Amino acid sequence: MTALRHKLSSIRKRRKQVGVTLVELSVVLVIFGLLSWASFSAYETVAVQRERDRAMAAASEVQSNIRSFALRNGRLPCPDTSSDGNGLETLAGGVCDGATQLGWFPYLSLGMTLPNADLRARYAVFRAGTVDPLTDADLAISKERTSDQAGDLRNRDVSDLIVALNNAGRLSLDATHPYLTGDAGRAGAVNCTANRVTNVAYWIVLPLSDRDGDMSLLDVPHTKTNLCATSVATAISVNFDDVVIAEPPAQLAGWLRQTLPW
Ligand SMILES: [Ca+2]
Ligand SMILES: [Ca+2]
Ligand SMILES: [Ca+2]
Repeated sequence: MTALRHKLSSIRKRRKQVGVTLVELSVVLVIFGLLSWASFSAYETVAVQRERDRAMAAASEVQSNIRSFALRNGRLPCPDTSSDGNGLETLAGGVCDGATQLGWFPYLSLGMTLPNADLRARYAVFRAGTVDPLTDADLAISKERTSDQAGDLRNRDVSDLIVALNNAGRLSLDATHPYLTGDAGRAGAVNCTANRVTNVAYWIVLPLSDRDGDMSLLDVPHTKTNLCATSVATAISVNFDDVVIAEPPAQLAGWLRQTLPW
């Protein structure tokens, strides 16, 4: 009898042990699952951040090329209006064609390499030309605006671009020229109609991937025909990963003035 009782108790004990082991096992499995989910998310975040950093670096390289082009030529680059971007400024008779403000960034005309589609920038430049050179604000045209004679060192140089930038900065906000909307943060809502923040001398948009699933690498509100871009460094989201760099006229004028030797 005692032996039987002992046997029964040891069977119960073993069952209890098996039970505990199964509970432990399921806890381990849950923890393992959570850990691998967390490490996958972390991996995905790191990969996305790396892409983003690569695009930011490419964008600031474009920006410094725009600035040195401005210093050398007394104007901003003219957009490349070819459909897929051939890398060349669209010029007519050597000057920026018509009143074109929107296209691709003309990489080859600036001596840069044409990048792959995800890092190839859309580009907009502010152009509000007038007959009077003193009020002219066509930033893509090199024009004498400070009454220097032909042959003079300061004829059609960067100081003439600074005048055009100042003229552009004095105009009131106008959606027929390149402008920025908000950033869904401090600059307010991303809404090209209800929230127009500022006109810019230029903006560039690097598309990266198609996050909003509209078959275009650009994400809302960016399209090939929209003069509106989000404010710079708008945070990445589920539906948006475009990288924007832009400068209002006063900011670019300030940078150029600081860089001048006189
Ligand atoms: Ca001049
Ligand atoms: Ca995108
Ligand atoms: Ca898209």
